[in-house]
Amino acid sequence: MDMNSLRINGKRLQSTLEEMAKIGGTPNGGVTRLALSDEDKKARDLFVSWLEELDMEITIDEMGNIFGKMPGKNNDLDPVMSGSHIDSQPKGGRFDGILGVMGALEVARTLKENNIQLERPYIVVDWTNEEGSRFSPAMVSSGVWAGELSLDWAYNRTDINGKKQGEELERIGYKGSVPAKKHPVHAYYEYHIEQGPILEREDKTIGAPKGIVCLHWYDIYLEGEANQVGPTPMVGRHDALVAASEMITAVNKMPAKMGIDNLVATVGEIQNQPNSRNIIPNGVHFTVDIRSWDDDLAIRGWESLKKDFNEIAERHGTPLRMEETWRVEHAPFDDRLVKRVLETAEEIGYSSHYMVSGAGHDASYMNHFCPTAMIFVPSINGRSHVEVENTSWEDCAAGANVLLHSVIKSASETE
Ligand code: HGY
Ligand code: MN
Ligand code: MN
Repeated sequence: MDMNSLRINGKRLQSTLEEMAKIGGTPNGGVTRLALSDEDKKARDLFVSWLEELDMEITIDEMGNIFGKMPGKNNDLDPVMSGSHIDSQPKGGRFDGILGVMGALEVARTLKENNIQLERPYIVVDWTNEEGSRFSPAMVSSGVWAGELSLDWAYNRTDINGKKQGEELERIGYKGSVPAKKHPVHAYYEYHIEQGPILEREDKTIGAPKGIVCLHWYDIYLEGEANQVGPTPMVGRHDALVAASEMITAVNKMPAKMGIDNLVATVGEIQNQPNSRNIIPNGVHFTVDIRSWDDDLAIRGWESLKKDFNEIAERHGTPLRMEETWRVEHAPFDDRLVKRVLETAEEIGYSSHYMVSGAGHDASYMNHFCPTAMIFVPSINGRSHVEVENTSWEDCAAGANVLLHSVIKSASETE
């Protein structure tokens, strides 16, 4: 058959995404499908049933990563792998992560129904807990699989209610016995929405990131002195929330203060105790997320913030504890594979754009040991991690077609 004219089934891809969007669907059209929640389990079960329909060899490892393998003509050759994540942010979007898992599945379905057996085996993967929202950090399961994070450390990460990641894996029945340990991979492609405004602004259909920025996550704990808000004079208070508020402003001001524009710094999560309107707060936890293509710049930004935080804590008499929770270096992808994505897009007739990913992905860890590239499609109004996250069905199909032909090219390489 003329392989070049092969295309995925856009309607089928759309219906799988619509089916998945019902699991954890929110009233405003988003999804809440937190890692290892009942919704995550339901979506996983559905995904596994679709892999079974394709007679794939299914593996679930110690981190609950789900792999569906399609044999190749020569199974001694290293496989080509593609996938992303099924878990979502709280009130997240219907495309983040799931598009990459459904796209990789659609490629398998297209190959199967056209009786195409590639030279190399082809593996579709769902990585557990990519978001790091319920259990920090992000990309934890591809990190364990790649040998960069310890299984025990990952198992003992707890959510806000003290539930352990390992126990929740067990509870939903996805704590596999197969070691979460990497094996050689010939090429890894991750298909994902851009989650930003660039492709829409440039009016391009396909994005090919040159790589992913570094992600550095910190947890800050402040201890103040609780007291009755009425009788306690303003002078001499040790108000943990006021101290935290100055620190949070310092995070927001840090990039400008350092005169750099290719660095972002955000406080996204905060807990305040006892969180009663008539008690002076004595316990605050907040998170810091710093990202840049330049790892050293990100570390310099953190060093500058630490000085600010210590000065503020000193002035308010609110002792602080700073945890350097997680860092993943910036990930420069394999030039040859990135070029392949750009060329494949143009061959099929899609406009393409070379860019950087400001969002983290499991491809960061895959890039540590195998040739890796990503395929982006536009996010309408550049929005993501929100219920209004949206991508046109045409663009969803376009990205999956580029994935199909990139996989075919890599899986046909015999050396
Ligand atoms: O944080 C990120 O960029 C990803 O959504 N985990
Ligand atoms: Mn994602
Ligand atoms: Mn995300």
